[in-house]
Amino acid sequence: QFETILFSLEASVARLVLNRPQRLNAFTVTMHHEVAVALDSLLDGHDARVLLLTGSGRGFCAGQDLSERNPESAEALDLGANIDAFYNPLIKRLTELPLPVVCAVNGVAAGAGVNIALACDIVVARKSAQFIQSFANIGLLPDSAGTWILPRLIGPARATALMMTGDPLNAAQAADWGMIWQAIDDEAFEEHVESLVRRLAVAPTRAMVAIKNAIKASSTASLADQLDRERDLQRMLGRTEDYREGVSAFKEKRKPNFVGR
Ligand code: T3D
Repeated sequence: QFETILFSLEASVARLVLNRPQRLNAFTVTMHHEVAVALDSLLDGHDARVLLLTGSGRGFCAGQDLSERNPESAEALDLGANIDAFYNPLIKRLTELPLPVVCAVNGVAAGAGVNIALACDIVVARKSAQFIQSFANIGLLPDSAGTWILPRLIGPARATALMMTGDPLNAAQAADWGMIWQAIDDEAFEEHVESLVRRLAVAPTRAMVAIKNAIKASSTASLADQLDRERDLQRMLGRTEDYREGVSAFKEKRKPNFVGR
């Protein structure tokens, strides 16, 4: 029922595929609306335990579709309004989603496409993929949380240079620098992604979400606050079905059968 994305949910795996391959899956207003509807459908009343975000064709996402932009037009162009309406809510939806989110970067990621990927919890990329903070090439600065997340991942020296030059970073270097989790040989990529999401689909989901939330909170918390947060989350997890199952399975020397509660 969507025009610009494919969205499905099967065996506890939700899959969201950006699907405008002829434009390297660049974001239009329609795509923003459709992604928002898909992500909001994962807030409750479903049985997804992991979200996979990827792109169709040879690219992952080329950021904003520039054919929607005409800076020469008389009509005032307020990019801030677009950021408020679309990119910022998208980053919040991804980072606040109560599920682990895997981003499979199947090909080039540019502009907001890079930073949308980095907002996901686990990022794996094809070795042939490239990451391009291309904003400065068109006179902009990285948005979609790029200036927040990238220096935290790879340090300000590398982040600043990537952003100022717009130079492409290949997937292997991105993994070496700690920007992404893994760079995978092209031939093995799909199978690798599949096995990762299937693993997360049977993981203790509430622990996954607690990890995501604790790590996110740590970047602005004091050590004392973070210790309190860990205690509170651990108290909550200690009361879950999955904790009981995990400990029982350990004692009985069998594989746990987690249910996500
Ligand atoms: O505006 C706001 O709301 C503010 C928010 C901004 C967020 C942003 O993301 S700003 C940054 C926008 N993105 C870019 O500037 C990236 C533009 N694209 C590229 O630099 C290159 O396409 C790539 C480096 C990503 C890939 O290069 P290459 O040589 O592999 O492919 P290509 O030939 O350039 O692209 C293939 C087709 O996709 C091509 O169309 P054609 O010639 O075959 O008809 C190209 O025009 C189209 N395409 C690629 N990126 C975009 C795009 N069309 C519209 N918008 C794009 N962003």
